[in-house]
Order: sequence, then C-alpha cells, then structure tokens
Amino acid sequence: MTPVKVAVLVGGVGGARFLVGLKAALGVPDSAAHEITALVNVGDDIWLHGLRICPDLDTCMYTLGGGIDPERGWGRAGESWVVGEELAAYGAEASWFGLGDRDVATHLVRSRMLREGYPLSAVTEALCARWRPGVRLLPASDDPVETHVTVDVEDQAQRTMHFQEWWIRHQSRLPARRFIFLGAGRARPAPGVLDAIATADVVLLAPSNPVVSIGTILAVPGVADALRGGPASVVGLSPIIGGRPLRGMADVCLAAIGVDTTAAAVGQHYGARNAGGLLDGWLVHESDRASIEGVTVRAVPLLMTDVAATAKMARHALEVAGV
Ligand code: FO1
Repeated sequence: MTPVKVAVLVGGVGGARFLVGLKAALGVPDSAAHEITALVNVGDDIWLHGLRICPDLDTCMYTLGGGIDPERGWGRAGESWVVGEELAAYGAEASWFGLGDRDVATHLVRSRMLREGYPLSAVTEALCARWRPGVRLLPASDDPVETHVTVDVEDQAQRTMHFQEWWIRHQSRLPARRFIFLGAGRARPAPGVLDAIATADVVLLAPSNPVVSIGTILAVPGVADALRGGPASVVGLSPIIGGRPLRGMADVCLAAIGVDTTAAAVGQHYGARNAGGLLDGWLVHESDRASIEGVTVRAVPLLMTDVAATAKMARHALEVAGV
C-alpha cells in the first residue's frame, strides 16, 4: 500500500478506540510510511483546582500509549483517588469530578507548561514524548474552546454550566436546550491542523459524539471550510447504531439540536460535500440504512468489539475514500 496520510477528527472514548483500530489497519508505527494525525476535541477541557484538564487529549494519549483504564475508558489504569478524597475533605470545588492521583501528574505538567507560556499543542507534544501514541495528537485549537450547555432547572429556570458538570455531575439528565462553544469565535486552528487537512489523502470523522466532539472541532473557524475545500475525501463513521449511541449520551445531545438519533440523520446533519456539507462517504452499521444524495453510503459492522473489528471498520472507511 502506498504511504497514506490520514487526518481524523476525534473526541471521547469511542474516538480514541477508533484510533487504535486505524493504527492497526495501517500497521502504524511499524510501517512508518503512513501518517495519522488526530485533530482532537478540546471542548471538554476544564480548569479545576488550578489545573487544566484535557479529557479528550488525555483519553487519546493514554488509550494509544497503553496507560488507559480499559473499563472506564478514561483516566489511568491502576489509579488511586487519594488527592480527590483529600480535596473533598476540604470541601474543595467539583468533588463530582473523578480526579485520579496518576492523572493529576499529567494535569500538573500541563498546567505548569501552560503557565510558562507554552501553547497546548506544545504541551501535548511534550506529554506524548512519554506516552508515544504512534499518532500525532493535535488539539483542534491552542485557544480555549469550552463546551457549555444551557439546561432547564426547576420551575422554568435555565442554567448554563460546563459540559463536564452536565455530563458527570448530572449524568446529562438535566434537559439540554443549547450547546455553546465558548471562545470558538476567537479561536484559531492549532498549528498543523489546517496543514494536516490540506495534505491528507483522506479525512475521517471518527465515531465520536457528533455534537460535543465533532461539532466542537468544526466550530473552530476554518476547520469546516478546510474539509470542504480540501483535496481529500471526507468519510465519517456513524456513532449511532440501531438508533442508539454505543456509550455516552450522543442521543441527548442530538435531541438538543433537533437531529434524530439515527445513522441516517447524523449523516444528513454532516451533509454532503457537494451540497455545502462535509461528507463524501458515510459508514453505517450493517443493520442500519441511509441514503444521502451525493454521499457514498456503506453498511458494515461498526461495533468496536476489539482491535481487529475496529481495524476492519477503518479499512472500510479507507476503501470508501479510495485509498
Ligand atoms: N467521566 C465520568 O463519567 N466521570 C468522571 O468522573 C470523569 C473524570 C475524568 C477525569 C479525567 C478525564 O480525562 C476524563 C474524565 N471523564 C470522566 C471522562 C470525561 O468526562 C470525557 O469528557 C467524556 O468521556 C466524554 O469525552
């Protein structure tokens, strides 16, 4: 296979797992000829306890670097929670946020570098020197773009809170009315993001949350236009199978923006490139159907049951893209 450059928009646990399969499909890093660049969602990022926490960058880094806790899908394997317990004993903020002791070291290194003026992309590169993910991890932006959500609270009142509080503390149970990508208007794509898209042979939209992962990346000015105007085919993989998300609450997020929780509706939401949208190809699970004018739709197994299954999904996506 001729060397292939792949750019992948990715967020969350599902996205990180997809990257593992894509690496296996391309034999990366053994066949170093291929190059995978992950454009990672920064909307989950949050300042807590004076530390900058970047859930999706860390989930990709730990998953690809072998440090992830496989059951949770986030945070470190062999974790302990003493620092979090001590913080709670002080009545410190956000005791609902799972702060692992090993994970704290990542937040301490990142926060120190950020305070010294290093951009998030340089911080991520430094952290990856330890974890060696075998995939270049780029934050979608070095500027803060945090996802906040406006929810209904008691007696007709509404509140806006950080996505993490809604997702973790409230388990997404408070009805979400609107998602706000705070700072998106001023944000610039991180160095390397537009170049990765412009020089890619194929761009993939990982089976991540279409609203608060892929959507937040696309909210960074310039990214969506780069996809639409770029030379590479854009192929997405549906995160919805049989009308349900496999994990997480993509259904609640989709409802908040008026999109049905089906593979077809999410494909329509991304839209066909030749109609002003993003997609040239769209993979749906073998039991689902979709037909989107101008988009090559393929129904294949999309359950990431193991690396081999995920690698097959990735190969189908590359085939649809013609690489
Ligand atoms: N997800 C949870 O459901 N509960 C948690 O307490 C939690 C803590 C946490 C800490 C660090 C980190 O990198 C991720 C963490 N996550 C937690 C996952 C996080 O909320 C992600 O944003 C979601 O998985 C969606 O991508």
